[in-house]
Amino acid sequence: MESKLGSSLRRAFDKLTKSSAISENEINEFKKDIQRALISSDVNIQDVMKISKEIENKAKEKMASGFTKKEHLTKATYDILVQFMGGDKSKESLPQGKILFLGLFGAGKTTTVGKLAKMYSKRNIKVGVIGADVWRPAAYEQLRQNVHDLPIKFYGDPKEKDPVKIIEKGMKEIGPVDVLFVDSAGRSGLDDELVDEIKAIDKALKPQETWLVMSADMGQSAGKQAEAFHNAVGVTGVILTKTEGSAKGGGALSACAKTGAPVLFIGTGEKREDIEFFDPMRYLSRIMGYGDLEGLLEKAREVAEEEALSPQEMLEKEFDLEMFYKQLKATRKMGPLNKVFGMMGVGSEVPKELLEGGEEMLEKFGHIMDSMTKYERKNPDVLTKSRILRVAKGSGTKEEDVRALLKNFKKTKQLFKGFKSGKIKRQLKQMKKMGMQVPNLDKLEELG
Ligand SMILES: Nc1nc2c(ncn2[C@@H]2O[C@H](COP(=O)(O)OP(=O)(O)O)[C@@H](O)[C@H]2O)c(=O)[nH]1
Ligand SMILES: [Mg+2]
Repeated sequence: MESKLGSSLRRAFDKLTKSSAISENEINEFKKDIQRALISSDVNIQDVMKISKEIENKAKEKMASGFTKKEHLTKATYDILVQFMGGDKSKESLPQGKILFLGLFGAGKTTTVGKLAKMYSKRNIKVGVIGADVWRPAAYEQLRQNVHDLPIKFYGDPKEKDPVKIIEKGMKEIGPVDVLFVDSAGRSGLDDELVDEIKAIDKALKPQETWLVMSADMGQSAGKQAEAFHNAVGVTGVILTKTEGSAKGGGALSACAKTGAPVLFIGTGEKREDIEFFDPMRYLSRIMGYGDLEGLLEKAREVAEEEALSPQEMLEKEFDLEMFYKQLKATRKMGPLNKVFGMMGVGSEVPKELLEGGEEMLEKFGHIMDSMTKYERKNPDVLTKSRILRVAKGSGTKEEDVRALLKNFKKTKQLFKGFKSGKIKRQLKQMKKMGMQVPNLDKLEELG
């Protein structure tokens, strides 16, 4: 869905990334850019204001340590937009049970049923399909064509005019399946007749899921439509079709925000393969044009997980092997070690092997560390030849590997000692000036 929404959001983020300083002015400008992007893509004005307010609040919030203001704002805005688009959908699940498809004429219901029947059956899920569109003369034939070559069960009756009868008979004929897709009839608008019809179908079928199929070019009227369908039978998911064109998509997204139903899939063409899971996170990171964003998110997660990385702890605790390992793990996740150490102002002094050793080395170190006793990790000095051999054997590594680890550890420990005396204090004062979270400087005085 490389849509208008996508490109205008991207411009807003690009501009933020390029600005050198982030003051009140830049934040305001950024907020306005996001607003414009959303409005011009048909996102409902209330939603735009809500998103905007949230960005404003987040901008005022205290930042997590290790983040620049720019990163903080980018990440916060991203989170807000993902939430608006339906949250984290990165687990690609294929809901099962009875699933009813609703939508107006030409929305893409019949096409989508064919696409999903193929997608599901390819994953060895037992699929049944019922054609309950009694309005269009050719509806039965169109659906049959869409699924006839798939290993699924299909039921329809072009002569029957009552969709409820078709569904009741179809459920019997098809028998037990993992998922049962029911294609229904649309209208040119959601009138009373259609509401009555879908209510009757809903009662007879008792679907676990009711999916509204909407074209991405719906614009502002999407919200009203979604609400009306939702009020009639309750919508649990939305499928956006025709997203491959210049569709704005914002109207449909607003519609989803209104029903609380997430966008599950997006149609990207007329062919049966042209369907994708909709993952707001992936979608947004794509349109925002950030390989960087992925990194930023990763960093946010890791920073939250690896509390052991807090500078406070680094300074207060004895630097032992356990801390060494945690440090290595955490810094590696934050990016190339040399960059991280570079930020701390000690780049060139860090052992080369450490900087260049990849995931493999880290993993090896992990195994070695696991084979040590807690006492040994806290007091690496006790690791003499016999203990080293035992650890090597236990971890399936060589004596040299254990010695390499110890050597690296000692070098790094030396480095941290240097830090504590003077250099790091200057560094931290600098960081504090830049508005970053730093450990208590008085404590540092004590540490000497
Ligand atoms: N380009 C494009 N066309 C689509 C997509 N989904 C459906 N269509 C087309 O939209 C038209 C109406 O689709 P149909 O499934 O018959 O809609 P229904 O009336 O809701 O059942 C057909 O020409 C489809 O080929 C899509 O994701 N992309
Ligand atoms: Mg149809």
